[in-house]
Amino acid sequence: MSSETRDKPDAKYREDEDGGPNPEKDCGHDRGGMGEEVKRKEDRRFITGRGNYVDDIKKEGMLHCEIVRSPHAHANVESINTERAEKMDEVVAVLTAEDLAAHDLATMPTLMDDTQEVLVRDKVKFQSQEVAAVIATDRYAAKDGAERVEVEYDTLDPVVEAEKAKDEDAPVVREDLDQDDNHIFTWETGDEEATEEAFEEAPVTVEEDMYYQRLHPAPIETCGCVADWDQDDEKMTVHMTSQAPHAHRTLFSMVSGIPENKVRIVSPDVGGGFGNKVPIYPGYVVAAAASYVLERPVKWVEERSENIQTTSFARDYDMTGRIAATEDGEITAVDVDVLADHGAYNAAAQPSKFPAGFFKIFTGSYDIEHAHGTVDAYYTNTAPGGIAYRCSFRVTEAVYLIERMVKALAQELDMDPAEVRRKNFIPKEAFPYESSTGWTYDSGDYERALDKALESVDYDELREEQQRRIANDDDKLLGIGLSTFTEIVGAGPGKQCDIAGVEMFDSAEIRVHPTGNATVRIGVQTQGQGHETTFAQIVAEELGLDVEDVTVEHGDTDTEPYGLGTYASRSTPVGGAATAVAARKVREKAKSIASNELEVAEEDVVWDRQSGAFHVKGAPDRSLTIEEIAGASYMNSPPDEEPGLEAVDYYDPPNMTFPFGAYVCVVEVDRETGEVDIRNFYALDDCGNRINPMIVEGQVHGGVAQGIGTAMLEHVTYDDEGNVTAGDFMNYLLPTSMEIPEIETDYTVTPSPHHPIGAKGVGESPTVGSPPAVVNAVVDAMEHAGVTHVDMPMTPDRVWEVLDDAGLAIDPAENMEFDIDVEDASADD
Ligand code: MCN
Ligand code: CUN
Repeated sequence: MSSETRDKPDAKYREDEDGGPNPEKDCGHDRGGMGEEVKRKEDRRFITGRGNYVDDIKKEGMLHCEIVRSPHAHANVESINTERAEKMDEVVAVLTAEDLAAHDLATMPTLMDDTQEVLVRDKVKFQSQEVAAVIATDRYAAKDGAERVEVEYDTLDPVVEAEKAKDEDAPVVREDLDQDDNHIFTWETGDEEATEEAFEEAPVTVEEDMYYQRLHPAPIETCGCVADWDQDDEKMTVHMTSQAPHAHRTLFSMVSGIPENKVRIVSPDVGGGFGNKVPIYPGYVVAAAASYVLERPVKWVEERSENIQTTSFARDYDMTGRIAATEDGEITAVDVDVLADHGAYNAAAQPSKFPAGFFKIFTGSYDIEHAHGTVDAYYTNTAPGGIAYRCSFRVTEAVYLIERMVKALAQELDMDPAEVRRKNFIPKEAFPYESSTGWTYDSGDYERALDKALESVDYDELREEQQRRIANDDDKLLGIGLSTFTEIVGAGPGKQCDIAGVEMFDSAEIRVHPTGNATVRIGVQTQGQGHETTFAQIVAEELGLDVEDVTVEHGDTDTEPYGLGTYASRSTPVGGAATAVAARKVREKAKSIASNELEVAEEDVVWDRQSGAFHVKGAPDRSLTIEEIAGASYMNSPPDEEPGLEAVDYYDPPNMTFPFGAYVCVVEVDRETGEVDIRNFYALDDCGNRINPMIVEGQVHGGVAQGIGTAMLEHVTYDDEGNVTAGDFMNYLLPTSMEIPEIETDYTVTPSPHHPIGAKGVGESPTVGSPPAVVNAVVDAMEHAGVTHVDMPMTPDRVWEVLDDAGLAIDPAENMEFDIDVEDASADD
């Protein structure tokens, strides 16, 4: 297949909104192809209660696993007494580190050059860490058994914050490593000297400290698995909540020593992942080990609090940003220093070559000549993790930094923040654009997006209302926050761009059956994103099939082609590309069969996208659809073609994709209570050509809700002893529909020039782009009184303090009318 067909978008996909017909709105047929709002195929089973999640799986003779967890954040394990638990009739086994060591399963690799004990042998490093496991005939008994395991601890002083972990005499979290401090890595990007020079020369500089708090991804379904060792087949089958089944199969095989062809990972329906289901957790390994030893299926499913307290958290970036500019607002340099808390193990899902992930996207949508950044990461006695939550590898923190700094600069210059953005946008003509930190942005038209956004929300009128309220000394201040972010999604590319030092491909296999319908198997794994629909749409479009006649399968490593899974919004950029290319390979073969059937030379056969059929050049009546060709491909294939109509593609993308957006958040800040009411949220996303605009809109709704939760409510907190003080949904506050305003979605279309269907990813954009819009809005409401920053989550008490410090707060008593006579009331007692 020529590289032209492989890599370039079809002409149809190259049109952008202003030039020619919009490919999305008018795909010209009603087969459910590109750009059609096809209803989600998977929803039939979900809304009729027939989804099949890990906890729905029940197997003959299945046992249940409960983990015994440490109440302490930092402690030596002195002894473990399992006797009382083992005496219970229902308890089949109690496992400790010793038992796992006997099978060489004492440790497991994290996703980043670190090793974590599956069950603690010597020292506990964070609260709720796994110490032992009880396997019983039912879940309740397992739980009772876990309570009967007696563990003696010798507690140690914990270190809970990265700032304290830096101290020379701080407790050392990881004596198991060859170091006597808590430092993990220092990572640097950009040119420090040139950046410093730019700062020295700049007439205007602004500095701001901001903390991106520790967050939890909070999928509806917690993590879990059913491991089933088949002694006859010597095969391990694990149904698990996995965002990356093949990668997990390889890991499982490496950890256990079971040959990879004897490991089958199945990711059934997954109730949300948001990055939480990228890593491997001890529970998976314990369940598999138990099943191997006991030769019975073993189920392990977390409780909510276990999910919050022990699985990969996100963010925890303490950032100091600096920005330099000319007096008229042209940004000349940006610099950032980060102190990162990675918890007790370096378990972040990021390539070792880029320990700070994609953080170097912190120049954002702006053409900034000089940039420099450092990230210093530390171990602390808190749960491991530090990246994966709808963020694409530290993009969230980077976007927050730059979008906040641009706002801070506008304040310093007394300029409109929209104007500062406009002035510094990478111009549309400059793409592909190489940023000063080394990314090549594929395409963008930021000004068009901003213009459309400002017009849609009637920005000028909002600014007038804001001023009116200030002039009237209104109780409620109006704030308008902008975020014109750029995302980076689609991990790979592989070796060409040398991101992880490994190929980051993905795959698709298409089989068109003799009667003309098709099965597509993909290497990426949906957790709610709707792949069963959108990937079918890609094939429907490319092959002229009806979307109903295309079935998408994923999540079973025994049948699907090897793929690296779903994270970094890579399914569309990489898996979607593989699917389109595989479909084009099928089409090429179909063309040869068509020429045989139509009895004309192959050059005289043309593909007509509109009708979804091949016809003879100049004779549109003499045509054949793929359905018609399918039968012939098996039963009457030309002498020089193999029978059958199928193709596989492993797609190694030439670049990442760079979706972007223009978000506007309008808030009212109550000067009496500190409450922030998000009046409206406008989200314009540009993810290139959209496969299914309705699904994209759904992604944006969910993502903005999560971004609002981030800005307003969520924070995994610890006390000084390392106790998680927000380890359940009573204390870790997720937004409900009450806190989420009407979200207005919008779009522009700037196709990716290197993607076969011109699409970019969108799954994480709204979570990445929305928090700075909300914070910018709240700051904006109070900036006339000198407020320059409010840290997230912007809870009423925190905002009230800021209002109070700025002299904006209204004492609630002033507005209250007491009609109770206090003295009289007490006299009644
Ligand atoms: N899509 C489209 N047109 C585009 C881009 C995307 O129609 N131009 C569609 C896709 O085909 C897919 C959906 O939108 O059905 C999301 O696509 P994409 O941006 O490729 O992202 P992924 O499918 O790779 O999903 C991963 C991304 C990540 S990394 C997190 S975290 C997250 C997110 O998706 N987790 C989610 N959204 C989620 N949504 C749900 N419901 N559940 C999660 O766990
Ligand atoms: Cu960064 S969370 Mo998503 O990539 O699975």
